[in-house]
Amino acid sequence: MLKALIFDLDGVLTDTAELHYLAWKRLSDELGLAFDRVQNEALKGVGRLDSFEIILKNNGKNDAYTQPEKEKLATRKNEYYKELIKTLTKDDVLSGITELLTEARKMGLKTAVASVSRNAPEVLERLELTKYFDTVADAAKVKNSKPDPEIFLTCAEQLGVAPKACIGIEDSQAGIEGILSAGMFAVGINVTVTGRTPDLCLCSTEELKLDYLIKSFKVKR
Ligand code: B16
Ligand code: MG
Repeated sequence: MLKALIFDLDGVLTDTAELHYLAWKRLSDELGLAFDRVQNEALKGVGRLDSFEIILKNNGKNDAYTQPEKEKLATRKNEYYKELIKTLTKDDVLSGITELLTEARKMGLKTAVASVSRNAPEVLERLELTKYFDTVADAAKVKNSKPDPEIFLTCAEQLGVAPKACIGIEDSQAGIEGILSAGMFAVGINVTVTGRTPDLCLCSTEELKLDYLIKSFKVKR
């Protein structure tokens, strides 16, 4: 029986990918590194330092900075990102999300956020979504980034629900792999599938209707 919905943040609850892009672009320009929106796609669901490593690797510059320098530069990117998220309001919640959360809670389903972003609590506050969630995984405490299932399993544990009774909702391939490895039912939102396929593929959050999710979950389980 379905007991919980576990949501990714960026790309599912709101579209902060563009803001991450603008912050990385500003840092890359300052450092003379090439970075564009296509490269940004590969950073979805990937943690801050790992994202910087990918940008450096794409530029053949993995060894150009020491670890403390890399950490300092990634922090600079985060300062740029934090400036940008100040503009977020509840109007930036993606279509269908507030309705889905309202209905899920009415039905007694548990809800959690599984985001690797350390800014997730602030983003949720700005979107006025905090009240809809029973728990938010603390990205700082999660050792293994997506595609590892750790963040999804942490959410299930915090909710006191078995992974097989959870639906995980994600927009990145890394996230889908994490949900499937956690033994959960995976819903993909506009995922460019390059690995394992989600149990249910949707084109946008507008298609996230609770009765349809429950029906699809039952067929698969
Ligand atoms: P921060 P998600 C991820 O969020 C983003 O998709 C990814 O682009 C970002 O690098 C990562 O959070 C870390 O974010 O620098 O704010 O800690 O998709 O897991 O909600
Ligand atoms: Mg995402």
